Amino acid sequence: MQEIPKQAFQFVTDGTPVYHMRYGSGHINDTYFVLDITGRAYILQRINQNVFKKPDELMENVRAVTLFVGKQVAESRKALGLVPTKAGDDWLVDDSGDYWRMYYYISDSLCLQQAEHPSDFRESGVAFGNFQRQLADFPAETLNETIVKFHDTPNRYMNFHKVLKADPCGRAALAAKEIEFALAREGYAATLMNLLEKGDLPLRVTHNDTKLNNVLFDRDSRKAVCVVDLDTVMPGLSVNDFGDSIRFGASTGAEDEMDLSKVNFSLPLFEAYTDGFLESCGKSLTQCEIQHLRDGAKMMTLECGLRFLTDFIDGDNYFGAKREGHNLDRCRTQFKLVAEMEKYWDDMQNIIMKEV
Ligand code: ADP
Ligand code: GN1
Ligand code: MG
Repeated sequence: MQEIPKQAFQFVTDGTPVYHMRYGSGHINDTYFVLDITGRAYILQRINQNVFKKPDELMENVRAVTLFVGKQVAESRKALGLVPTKAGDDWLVDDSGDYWRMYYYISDSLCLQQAEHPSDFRESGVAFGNFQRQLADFPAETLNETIVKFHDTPNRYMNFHKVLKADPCGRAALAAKEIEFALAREGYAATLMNLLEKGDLPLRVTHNDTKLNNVLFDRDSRKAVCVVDLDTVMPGLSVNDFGDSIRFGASTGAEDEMDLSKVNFSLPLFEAYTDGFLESCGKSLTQCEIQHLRDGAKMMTLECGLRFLTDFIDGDNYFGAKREGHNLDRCRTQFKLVAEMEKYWDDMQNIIMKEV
């Protein structure tokens, strides 16, 4: 077994760390589960500095948001809590310049890669809706923009064009159909950004990575306990937070499923999430936000597919790939979902209107 990362010993754990393992299936950070001699568990993470160029600013956001949410919850496991370092800081910069942070492990929790029942997905809607509500009074302007233009879809298209033109690995020819699909929807890409610019959609504190596997569930009750992965919390659009959840969770298949016949956009799952989300934060949304929730779903799915496609053509530098064509497989699932959303466009709106 590999040795426990020495950085684990720099945090104020209850006892000496005695066990660790790689943990979770996130694409971005290195995550470890750490156990100390008293049996208390922690999550230790090395921040991916290829993705997050300003880790201090990121950690300032995380500190501010965890403190703000932490004050509002009755039980400590209902909010992420940072473990201080022995030097009294909230994060650690090691000798090689790597950034590390430790969270108290949310005990008796479960992380789902896919909803096993529509009620799981509904619960995640309640969790992200609550998260939005808990942060409604947080001064959004004090948050740092951890990844600039993160959900600026037209900007994602600009990057796509740059990479496509360079085609550094000669892979564009392998993705001709997907490239055509993306180009055919370029005109749609600015829909939400235009509404933001006009002031029709408000800027809010958003999570920006509202996947099902960023919610922890109680192992026994299967009720949502806590939202995790706060790296991308920044000002953004509520419809995108809604949409990113739908992108990941309202699919009948995994994000990287190779057999596309297993990947469908599920209206019952869409309905379940919409029900939970609107129950917990619907009253605080504007008419314009409600009208464009379905656009959030399509936009986030299109944008994510485009990001996977761009990364595939670029040589898998961002998301990484565990097999040949992994990012192209991921892109294909997203584009299939987009096509199905277009087919069910009116049904999606009818469901939303029924839930408000
Ligand atoms: P990434 O950015 O790589 O997705 P996350 O912060 O989402 O990293 O963490 C990866 C996984 O680790 C999560 O999906 C979740 O299962 C688990 N995890 C993260 N924080 C905690 C925590 N405090 N308690 C329990 N599990 C956690
Ligand atoms: C990344 O870190 P993780 O796996 O939760 C990505 C999201 C994508 C997602 C696709 C910072 O999220 O934007 O939607 O992969 N996070 C970042 O699965 O780029
Ligand atoms: Mg995650």
